Amino acid sequence: MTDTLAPTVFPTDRRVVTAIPGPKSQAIHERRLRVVPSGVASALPVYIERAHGAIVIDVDGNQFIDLGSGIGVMTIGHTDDAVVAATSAQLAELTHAMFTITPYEGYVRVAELLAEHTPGDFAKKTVLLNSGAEAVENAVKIARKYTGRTGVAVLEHAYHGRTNLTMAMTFKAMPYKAGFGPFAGSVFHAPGSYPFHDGLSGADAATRTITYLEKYVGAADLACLVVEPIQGEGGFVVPADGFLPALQEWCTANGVVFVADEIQSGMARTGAYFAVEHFGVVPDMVLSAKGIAGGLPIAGVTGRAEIMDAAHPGGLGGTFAGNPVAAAVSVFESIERRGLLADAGRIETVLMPALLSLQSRYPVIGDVRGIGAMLAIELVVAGTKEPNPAAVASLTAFAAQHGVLLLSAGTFGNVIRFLPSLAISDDQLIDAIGVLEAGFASL
Ligand code: PLZ
Repeated sequence: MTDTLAPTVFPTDRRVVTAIPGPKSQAIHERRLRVVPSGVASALPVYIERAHGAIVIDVDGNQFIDLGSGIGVMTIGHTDDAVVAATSAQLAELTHAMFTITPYEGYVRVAELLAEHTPGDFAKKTVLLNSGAEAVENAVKIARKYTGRTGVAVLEHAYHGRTNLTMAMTFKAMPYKAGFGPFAGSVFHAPGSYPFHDGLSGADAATRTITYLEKYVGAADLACLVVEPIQGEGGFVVPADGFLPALQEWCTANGVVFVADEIQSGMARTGAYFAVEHFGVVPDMVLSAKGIAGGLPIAGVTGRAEIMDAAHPGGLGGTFAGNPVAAAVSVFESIERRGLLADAGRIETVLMPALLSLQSRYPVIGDVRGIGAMLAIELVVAGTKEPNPAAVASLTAFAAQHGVLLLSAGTFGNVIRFLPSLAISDDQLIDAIGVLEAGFASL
């Protein structure tokens, strides 16, 4: 391989060689502040130059172990060789044609792979889009057309995007919604299942959700219920057993399209292709984005053929939607070839006990949760369930200073989420855990 992006010898270790951010990052940052609006904030203004596997290197030469994967995008690793090869070859052949004008095979191939790997043994069809939010928008469009109804139900703590409709569907006001309204109507946030806080069984939480939808919204007006099987931005909230199956059953009984937003939880992150599989649920529609194309922008709405065909010819599309370069990437094939589903379990086996051990020593860790390579700790004021976002901020800053990229999450900003690439090695994970240990000791 002769590419310059992913040299065969790429550093695999953490190394901090300047202050964080370093002088070159600071210089670019000053330029950025003049030309990029402050609304586009960066959690850590170190400017990244290149990356491979689970290591990212900034312009000052600092090497970070990446536990965030660009929010769950680089699931098979940065500059994966197969991704680089497929996209380079495709670029030289065809960059754009516009599928709704003159189509190409790659789009069809992605739709076939999604039909094969999403749950459910029935005919499925897929529309491809550019971003997660656009997938959510299209799922709602199609569900409305199919049902002839308008209502959209979502859960508290949900995150579905930043467009006008998806802002309405996202739960948290700051920073996502504040001052950006008015929002799209007919969107309803129902209570969900958050075992650490509500202590409810899955059945009881589902009864609460369903009662809310029936009494406050009215099932007959609901087109769809959109649910993240494990909530992402909301703080890696894993619902209690039985919650999702009860919601699905209710949706089916009431003609409501059950949509799983797997944009963050999907594509092998939890050790199943889609997180919903852990809960024994088969959604009517599955939304994928982020990890689906190794960093290239593409998203999909995959659903029962009869639902997906409800939209009239010409009703769905978009200039760049299903772009051939992004569609040339087959993350599914890489996952199969490299056996990456098993790596989610390997990562959990290393990380989960380490987090539980930290919890036993640091009562500021209220909850440890998650599945596979989608784990989190919720930080509280010791001895209570009061959110402790200050501790999260200290820890993520400490980690950055020591060469580990850690992401926060949660409606109250008091969750640290771990979503490393499935390509991360045990050594890299253990090294990063050491930094986390030191961070807790320094709190
Ligand atoms: N649904 C479940 O996690 C994106 C947002 C980061 P887009 N989450 C990261 C940020 O601050 O913008 C996400 C998600 C779930 C939808 C989306 C939206 O996906 O590709 O960012 O539009």
